[in-house]
Amino acid sequence: MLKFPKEFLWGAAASAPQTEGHSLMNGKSATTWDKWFEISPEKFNDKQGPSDTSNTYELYREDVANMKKIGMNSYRTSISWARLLPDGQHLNNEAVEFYRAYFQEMLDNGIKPIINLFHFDMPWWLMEKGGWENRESVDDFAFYAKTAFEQFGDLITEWTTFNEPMVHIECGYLYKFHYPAVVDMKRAVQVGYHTLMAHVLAVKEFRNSGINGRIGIILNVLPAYGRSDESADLQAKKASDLINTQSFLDPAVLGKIPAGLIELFRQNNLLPVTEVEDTELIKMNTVDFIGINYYQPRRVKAPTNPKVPAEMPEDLYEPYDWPDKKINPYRGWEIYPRALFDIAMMMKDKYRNIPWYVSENGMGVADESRFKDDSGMIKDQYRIDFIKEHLEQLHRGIEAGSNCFGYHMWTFVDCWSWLNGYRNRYGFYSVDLDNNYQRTVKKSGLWFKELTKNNGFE
Ligand code: BGP
Repeated sequence: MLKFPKEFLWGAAASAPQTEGHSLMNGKSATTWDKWFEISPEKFNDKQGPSDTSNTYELYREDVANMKKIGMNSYRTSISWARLLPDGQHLNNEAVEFYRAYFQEMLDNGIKPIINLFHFDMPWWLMEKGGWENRESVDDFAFYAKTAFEQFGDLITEWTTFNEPMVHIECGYLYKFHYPAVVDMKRAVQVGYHTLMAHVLAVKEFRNSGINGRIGIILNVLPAYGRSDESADLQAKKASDLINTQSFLDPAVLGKIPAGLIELFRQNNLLPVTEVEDTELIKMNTVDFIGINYYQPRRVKAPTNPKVPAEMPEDLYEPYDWPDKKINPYRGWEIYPRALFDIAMMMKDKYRNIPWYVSENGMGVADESRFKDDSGMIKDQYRIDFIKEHLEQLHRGIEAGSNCFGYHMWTFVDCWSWLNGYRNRYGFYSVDLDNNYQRTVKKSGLWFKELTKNNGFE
């Protein structure tokens, strides 16, 4: 049996905008998702918008009971900024009541809440003044973080500032999957820089708050796999690592933006506007732990037609279609469990063996209802196999000395996912939107229960 360390965190992750529902109700103001859906519903799969989520706002007690049923001892979700501070300044008391009751319910049932502050859900009032492009967003975020620490710091000990900031930046400013859906690398870099500073100031607020707990950030980072050892491919790998992995991981853990990244931005005319005190703030406000979301590897090769200065990341490195890859046939993403071992080693060897956990790993499946049996249960053996393969590699990493303290699946109940709506299902429980949001456990949920009971598997 592969046994995991004592008190290992087993659980799942989700976010406020993908689960709560009640999107423009109970005092919450609009986010970019609410507005975008209002303006262009046709962009959203099946025209399902942020109100079509699994209604955790009303069903959180049932959800917590279901978490307990499958042996989860921890759960990550986020607070909605636009719900807590609808205008950025004034507290929404209904939101405070809701989150306090929700978090207390988890604690009463032995589920440790890990609470994230920002999961792609920019309040509309902030977007109207430029969102992360406006330096004011940094102070606005710090105020929001401070408010959250004051309101919930007696209940929550595990905090994170951002989920996958790189995804939010590239989807909003390069690849058009998030609002404002523009293509502009210079703006993307500025947005990234302000996001980093917002994270840093939130960590500072956390230290000032005196909360008895830890703070971290959730990143989708891993070492890139290059096509070959030829120098052009190696250079592409280096650029990809600087931009996609080190850009947030180095400042968050080591207190410094990598010199190579600054040089890369300088060469390509992409340097962001900064303030003098930023370097010191970054240095003084490193994190206590890291969450790593891992779905698929990043494979790169030298760009076919490199442009200087670069206008898109593809001018620095291009995606490489590795011929030997194994594909998840239900979502199209590559399955490569070995990367979890490589991530574990990267954290140990390059990031001072800081405590970290797998904050998302998962297998999306389109049309998953086709795997239902007569009782209505989804027999997702493919997901069990996926988890086992990944846990084997994670276990190897832990045996080799990496300081990993938990494993969270994306996700607990099938959830709404941005422009994809409900296209790809990931949950331990399915949800029936046509039948009062009924949750039904999947085979993987029952398997997970055994896993957590034994703190390991055969
Ligand atoms: C991660 C995000 C999640 C979730 C997940 C699945 O990057 O943190 O919010 O969306 O990906 O993605 P999808 O639903 O697009 O398959």
